[in-house]
Amino acid sequence: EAELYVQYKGVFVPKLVHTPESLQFFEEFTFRHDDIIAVTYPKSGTTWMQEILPLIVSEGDMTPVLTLTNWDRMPWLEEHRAKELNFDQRPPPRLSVSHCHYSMMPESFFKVKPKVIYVMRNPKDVFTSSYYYYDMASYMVNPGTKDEFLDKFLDGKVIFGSWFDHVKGWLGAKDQDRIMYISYEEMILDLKASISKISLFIGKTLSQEVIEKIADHCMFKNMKQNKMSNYSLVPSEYMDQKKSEFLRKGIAGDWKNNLTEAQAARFDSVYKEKMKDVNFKFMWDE
Ligand code: PPS
Repeated sequence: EAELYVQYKGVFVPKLVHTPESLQFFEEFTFRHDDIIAVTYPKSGTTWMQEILPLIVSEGDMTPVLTLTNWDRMPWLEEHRAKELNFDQRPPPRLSVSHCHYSMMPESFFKVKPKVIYVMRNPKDVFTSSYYYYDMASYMVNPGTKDEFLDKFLDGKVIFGSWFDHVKGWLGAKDQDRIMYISYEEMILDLKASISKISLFIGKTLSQEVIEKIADHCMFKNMKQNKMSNYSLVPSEYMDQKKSEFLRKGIAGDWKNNLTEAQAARFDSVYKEKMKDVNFKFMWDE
């Protein structure tokens, strides 16, 4: 861990993309009230949001998603690329993403109250997606066996710490009128309705035709073809997409193909304990 990760506010982050300077930049970042930030625990729907949101803002004009990589069009504020983008000069609404916990947000966030879209995903699928990602990315610690990785995941000894703490922190956030909660599963079930809901939240009125156009482009099989979003521009020394593609499967419930009954039962019992005080109806609990 020590070789590839650095500790930031109590969680591991990969050194390759988080430099001391980038973390300092994040720390001192000045938000604007009209900023829109999609926050996710890793592997919960970040790349999907980096496709959907720019298209809502552009009202279906494909230029942003065909000319800019996802990490430039909607950068992670805590990563080193953000610093180089002249983000300050972007017209409103400025779009960004972050994997940070609520408690890790910089001071300005709590003063300025930008809009947040918090995307959640069934943690067993987050685990599964993470497992393949940790295996294919050279800047991540090798996951080992599923059992070994399960220990780490349930213990929060993975990048950005505990899934449970991340979700609980953001669900307990103040200024609830500035946060929209959405799940990966909801987007899988009805992408058009999800796009409408997001548009409403950010104050954009889109025609049915535009919503359909965006939904069509953002379907897994279509998005996978977009080289600005499928990570094919990342050199194979960093991501070995022959091992596992970044846009890997794009479904809900793939944990069923990846966890044994015993592993799933163990996951469920930890989940039940850690989430017992959480009063939120998750789609995957049904
Ligand atoms: S990261 O590393 O945090 O940015 O990863 P993130 O983008 O949050 O999560 C990656 C998973 O999201 C899936 N994905 C999609 N699913 C459905 N539809 C679309 N359009 C889509 N785009 C990305 C991606 O395939 C990863 O999930 P898995 O289960 O591994 O396929």
